[in-house]
Amino acid sequence: MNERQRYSAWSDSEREHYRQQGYWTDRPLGQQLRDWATQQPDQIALVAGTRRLSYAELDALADRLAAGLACRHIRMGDNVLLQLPNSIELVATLFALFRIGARPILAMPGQKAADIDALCTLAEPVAWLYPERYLGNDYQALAQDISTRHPAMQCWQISAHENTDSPMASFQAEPQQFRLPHAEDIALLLLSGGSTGTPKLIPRTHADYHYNARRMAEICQLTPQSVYLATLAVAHNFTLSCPGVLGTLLSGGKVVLAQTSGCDEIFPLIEQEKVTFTALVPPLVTLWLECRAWDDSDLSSLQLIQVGGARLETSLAAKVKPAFGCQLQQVFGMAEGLICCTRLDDTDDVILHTQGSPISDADQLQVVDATGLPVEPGEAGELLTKGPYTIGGYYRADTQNLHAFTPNRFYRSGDIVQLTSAGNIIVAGRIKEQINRAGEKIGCAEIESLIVSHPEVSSCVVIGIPDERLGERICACFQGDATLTLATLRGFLQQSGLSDHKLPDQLFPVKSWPLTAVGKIDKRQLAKMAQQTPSRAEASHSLEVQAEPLDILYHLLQHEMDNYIAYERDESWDIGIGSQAQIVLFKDRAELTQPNSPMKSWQEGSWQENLQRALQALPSGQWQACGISHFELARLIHNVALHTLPETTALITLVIPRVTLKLSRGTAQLTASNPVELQQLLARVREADRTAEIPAPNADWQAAIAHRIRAQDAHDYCQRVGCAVEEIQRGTYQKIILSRRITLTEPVDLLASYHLGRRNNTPARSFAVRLNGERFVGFSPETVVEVSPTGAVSTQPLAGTRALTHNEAENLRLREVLTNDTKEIAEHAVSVKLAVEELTPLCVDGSTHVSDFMNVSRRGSVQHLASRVRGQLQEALTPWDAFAALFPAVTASGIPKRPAIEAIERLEPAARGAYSGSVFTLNSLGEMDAALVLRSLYQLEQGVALQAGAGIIDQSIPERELEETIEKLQSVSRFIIPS
Ligand code: OOB
Repeated sequence: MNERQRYSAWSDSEREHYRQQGYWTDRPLGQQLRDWATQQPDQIALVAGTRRLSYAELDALADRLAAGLACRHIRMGDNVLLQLPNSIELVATLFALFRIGARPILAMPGQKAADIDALCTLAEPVAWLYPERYLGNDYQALAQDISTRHPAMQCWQISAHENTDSPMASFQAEPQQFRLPHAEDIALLLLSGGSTGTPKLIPRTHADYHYNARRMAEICQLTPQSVYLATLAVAHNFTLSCPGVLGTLLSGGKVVLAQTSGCDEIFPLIEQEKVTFTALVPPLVTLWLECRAWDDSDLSSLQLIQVGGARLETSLAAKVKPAFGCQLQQVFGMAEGLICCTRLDDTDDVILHTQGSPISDADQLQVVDATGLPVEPGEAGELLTKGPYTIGGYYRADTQNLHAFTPNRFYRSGDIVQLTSAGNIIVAGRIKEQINRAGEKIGCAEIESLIVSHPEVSSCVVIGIPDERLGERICACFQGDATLTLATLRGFLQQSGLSDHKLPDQLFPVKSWPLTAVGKIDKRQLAKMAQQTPSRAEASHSLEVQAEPLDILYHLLQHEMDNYIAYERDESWDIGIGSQAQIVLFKDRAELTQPNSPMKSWQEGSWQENLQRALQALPSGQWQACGISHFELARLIHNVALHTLPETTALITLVIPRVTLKLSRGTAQLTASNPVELQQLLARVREADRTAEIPAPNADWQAAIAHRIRAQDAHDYCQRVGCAVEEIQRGTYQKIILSRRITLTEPVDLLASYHLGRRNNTPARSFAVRLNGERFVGFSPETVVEVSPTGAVSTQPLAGTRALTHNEAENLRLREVLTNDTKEIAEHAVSVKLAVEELTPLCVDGSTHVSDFMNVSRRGSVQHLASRVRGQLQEALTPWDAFAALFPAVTASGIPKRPAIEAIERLEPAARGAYSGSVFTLNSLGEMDAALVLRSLYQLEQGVALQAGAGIIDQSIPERELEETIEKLQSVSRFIIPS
């Protein structure tokens, strides 16, 4: 049997029919490009970054590359493995190979050693073209591995330098004539998602593939004015020919190649190139909709968004048209051939609820039951199909073909569908053992066989679990050592060369397998069990950055509408964006909320216990959280007028972010809950790394603000200080920190002010917070508490303050005054003593001690006396116990704390909220770092507020305390930037 008969579904008479009907033409794909280039030589065919290629240029490049590849011994009928990202190099090489009659195998850029090795073994390509770099993949290691295993294959690294005029120059040669391949010969080999352990290749012919692209171009009504944006990988059938790149080129349109599918790259590209249509998988629709909330690019050129590859929920489908102002097309397709889609003029009902109808009159569809017999009309069954562009066999897979195709060469899709009376398909499920993760098809068998080779695993079943973002996530259920962690297993699988998109998202240990009546493993039951203990996927990436961390932070968060907390410690910023889960502590309960789960609440125990239980209820045992506590938490801890504290006041808000970023000079480490979000974050960080401008301060403003921080509330403040001094003299308490709030009604750019302020300040910690409608930024002079994973706990009392000026001699003089002033020293010593008393009961006997006694810390416009108190937390206690003992910081409340908190409640005109509360980070290892919130700028509904206090004792003079608040306010006010 020759190749043509071996893989095609068609009898001689069917071929004849397809030719006669004009479905198939006799022009191979390489020649098609020549025809298009003759018709519109000067029209732009391809855009990639700053490079643009006309049809004539693309045609000429394909000719030169064909000649060059022939010089490198590529011949008709050879297989060539192409693993290139979206680029001019990829498209031009494709056409070059078509011209030679060699057959590109289209691998995805992210595929790793196990996939590439298997493809090489199966198809014996003569050459492999792989990129120099793409999204942090290590191709050097891959190439070394692959070239050792397949020494006969040529390995060619392709670099895509934007600034060279001549792509792949070393591969080009003087054009030559080639013998034309037959249009019914294999043109290319597409990858099948596969359900078996071995990869499968889909041989598509020139004639059938051209027909596929042409029919889709007709249905999508493409014209020379059409502009297609290749958002997904060009190596995917959807992007390449449905109508995608080929369909657009044969219509004389323009193809724009995107590097990533993140909105930061895509939306500006749509605006700039006036993109008219693109193709997406459902998880991208969700991301794009989210981005649309803050992005204001002009997307009005968009006429059509195609969505396919995986099930699109009706509720999501319904959002496309209103958000993007263009038509939606659902596409149900497969690389094996058959494409169904909704038509541009279909009713909304059809477009939202079905996956449309076959694109060719000659497509044959059968819906059959388990015995292979047709189901009643409208009922669900497996879809079998045959037609002018659907294969009749996988490449070199005779045994598998016996199962994958019926004896009369219908392809068994493995999809469960219903056919409506109007002939539209509704995909209802599938029977193939495959997971559809964000549109990528993953066979379970391959992953299972690798997992059982792990020494801690005795047996394993891999299943897909419905997932809000991914459609389905990969869950590895196993018997073996139940302490095996997901991270360990993923590391092991990566070592084994498994491609990233196939790594399990969840691990589910089982003691014994649930069985069906006939004794098989009950996968449905297993999926139900695993779903009840969900854990999220984690994807991470680290990249080099050029710009200062503060600049990147500014550009990254400037337009962020979701929650975020950026927390700086030692010039390294931990930034969490969005929330997978939130825990909020109220005076009587802790509540856990997660998207799509009922809210859970704990109120039996102490507040620390309730909080700890909520944390233990998080779906993943390993987490990284950030959060804030308001000053009013002090009232709960010290039982101050609790009955007047509203039940709805959030005292602590703790967030498990959706994506995190660790930014330090030169590097950014990104973590996301799945690769799609990771890509998006990556694109945003890259963009932020390139963007330069930061708004500058305004001198007129500065003068006005300087005046206000002297004058506003000054008189009342002095009166309050007078009251406090009287209370102290009466013995109500020893010391109190009373504060003033200054409000500015002008609109302020909070992040720009943070940026400038941080540049000119030397805080112990700094932060920028946007959380559930609350926003503030600031420079913390001290930490409330620091707990290490081993339980080492410390706090840093500050008390005693003098100004810090631009004059060093003056600063030294003030420092002298500070360290010799008995009032300041006494004040400081009392704070240190209190911290020791607070920590001692929680710490292992004898471990509490003072270190760094009475150092002078410089913090922006002031200098303080600072000491550190340390201890070893008792085994049974959590960081919350330490937090409860030390909060609120004595620096911001008073001594003794309870009457001081009562007096603050009484004497200050408004609740403090974030001021003198804390911003913190916390993780599942028990690590906590909580910064005291002072020296901050708080967003109000209109304008902003500043707040600062001074420590009042019996000898306090109101005017001097007012002066101290002014000195502290200046450490922030000097850097305020208008918006
Ligand atoms: C496309 O092609 P493949 O080969 O990656 O995957 C084919 C399989 C189908 O058998 C079906 O299980 C699933 O992907 N699928 C869908 C779907 N489109 C594909 N399931 C539900 N709803 C849909 N709309 O994925 C592909 C090829 C060409 C165009 C579009 C998609």
